[in-house]
Amino acid sequence: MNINDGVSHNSHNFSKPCTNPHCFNPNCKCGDQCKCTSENQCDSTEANSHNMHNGSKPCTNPHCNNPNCKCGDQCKCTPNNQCGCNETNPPKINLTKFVDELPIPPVLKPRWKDQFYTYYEVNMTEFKQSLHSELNDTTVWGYEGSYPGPTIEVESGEIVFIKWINNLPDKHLLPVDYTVHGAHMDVPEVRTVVHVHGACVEWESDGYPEAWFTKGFKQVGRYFRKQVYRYDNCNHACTLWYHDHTLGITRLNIYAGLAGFYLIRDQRERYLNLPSGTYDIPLMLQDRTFNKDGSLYYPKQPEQPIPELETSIIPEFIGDTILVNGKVYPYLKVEPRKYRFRLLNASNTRFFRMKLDSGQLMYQIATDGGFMEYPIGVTEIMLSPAERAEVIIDFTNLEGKSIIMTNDAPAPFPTGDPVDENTGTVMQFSVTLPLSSVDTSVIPANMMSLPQLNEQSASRVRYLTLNDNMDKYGREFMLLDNKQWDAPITENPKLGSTEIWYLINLTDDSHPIHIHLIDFQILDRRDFDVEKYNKEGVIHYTGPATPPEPQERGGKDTVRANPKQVTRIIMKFGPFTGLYVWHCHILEHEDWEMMRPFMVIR
Ligand SMILES: [Cu+2]
Repeated sequence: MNINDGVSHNSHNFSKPCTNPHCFNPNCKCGDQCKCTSENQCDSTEANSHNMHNGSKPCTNPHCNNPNCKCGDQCKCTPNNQCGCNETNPPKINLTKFVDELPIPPVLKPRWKDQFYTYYEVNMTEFKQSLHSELNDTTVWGYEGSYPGPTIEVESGEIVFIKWINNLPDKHLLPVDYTVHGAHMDVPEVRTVVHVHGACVEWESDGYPEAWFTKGFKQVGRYFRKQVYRYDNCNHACTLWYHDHTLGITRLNIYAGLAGFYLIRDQRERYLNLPSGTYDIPLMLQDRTFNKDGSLYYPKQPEQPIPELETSIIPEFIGDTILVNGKVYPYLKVEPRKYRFRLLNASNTRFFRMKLDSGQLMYQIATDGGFMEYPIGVTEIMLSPAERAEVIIDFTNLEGKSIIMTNDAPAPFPTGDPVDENTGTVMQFSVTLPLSSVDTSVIPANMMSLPQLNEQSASRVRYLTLNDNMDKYGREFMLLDNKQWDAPITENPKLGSTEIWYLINLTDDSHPIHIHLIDFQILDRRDFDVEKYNKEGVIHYTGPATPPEPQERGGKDTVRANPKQVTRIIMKFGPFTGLYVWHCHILEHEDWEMMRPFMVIR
């Protein structure tokens, strides 16, 4: 969705000339619904303080429609992104790239481990951390005093208990919108619940959005069942991650820092002889925007502010700075040898499409759900929020070289703004360490067989739309199957049954759709006639079905459902019954009704 159309903070769908004397926008089409005041103009949006308001010369930009613009030749207006705003964006901060070393989160030590089970305790607290050496320390939230949280490493099949403990302040670090589901005034402002993304886990330990709890478990949500979660870890070796999942404030809790890696290892992985130990490195990619004082910036209002609300959720958050493992544009010193990297997109909205500026291949070995059948050499990796890919990068014979990982995914994806000189950069690999021993690790010829789920085995097909909608404040928001979070459960697959879901995307955005509990396989994507669907409710395909991209051929728990396409996925539900969720992993969408419960039944 392009929220920069700059016409109206009302609702975008009016077509009558404006009758509001306080509106200065000659293009306003809001009729008698225009809500402009002399201080709050509808052609003026937050983004457009892209000029920082500090110019004093008449504007020379022909694309600028703001008669009061004083940006001289510095005005950055485009036809779609107009300046003249009322909420001040923080001034753009240019932080020097590659001056801070990539942090690698510590591996969490269990409180107890014997042959039967392992027990961890994880405290959530607020603290200050340096995210870049030119920036004052930033107040963040983290697990065990670390952002990202410490990495939890377990063995496939290991029984693990974790007590997640909320020791956060009573006041939220970021602006809460009390109008979105689950975040009304009747609940405490600071609530948490932890979900291990991709975990095969009983529902009571899955981090249901209404199973939240406060400090000392003083107050809990209506689906809270236990203080100590149990993880059976029935997955093969894979890269999972844990993060907050509280109804209505997930976007804020994760943005504040509540995310970490959860790695499952197994015997097969060890037999593969991949780069391991210090050569096996998780990379959590995120975008943030900072205030001058180093604090995290998260908008209180969308670009078209909602005058009735002190704080309103925004359609998407796009940060202007990229961080890896909680550090802005870090560098990593590497040896001239092979490394295994576990890439995770943990941003709120931003997609990443990564390349190496050396032009060299990355060898992808795993998807969300673990190993692929065989490695594939790729020049770019695309990850929407919550997706993971594991790659081997070979720095052999590159002594002395510096290799930059770049990003060129527009934000929001696919029709948003292009990246700039900052957001187009992710991190740098500097091949400056001496080879400490001969590299005997390999890029295996094949990893494991992945039987394709057979379409004929599906006992149920579901047609599920991704929709645009409008709330009572005139804010555009997204739905799944045209239903809100609180509507009765409609997806109730039987334990052990196989289903095919048609994700029918009627919106202009690409949505990363995540289903809890299970891994699925992508069958295909296919263009269809959205207009005809809206009118007649039938899918009329306008192109051939395209198979998943090579880099998506493996177990997946998050899939990009592209605009104006039907994306088909197939999955078998189990091994647990109970209440789970499926949702868009753009966190602003998830928090604002693009999430639905589902129930696995006997
Ligand atoms: Cu979405």
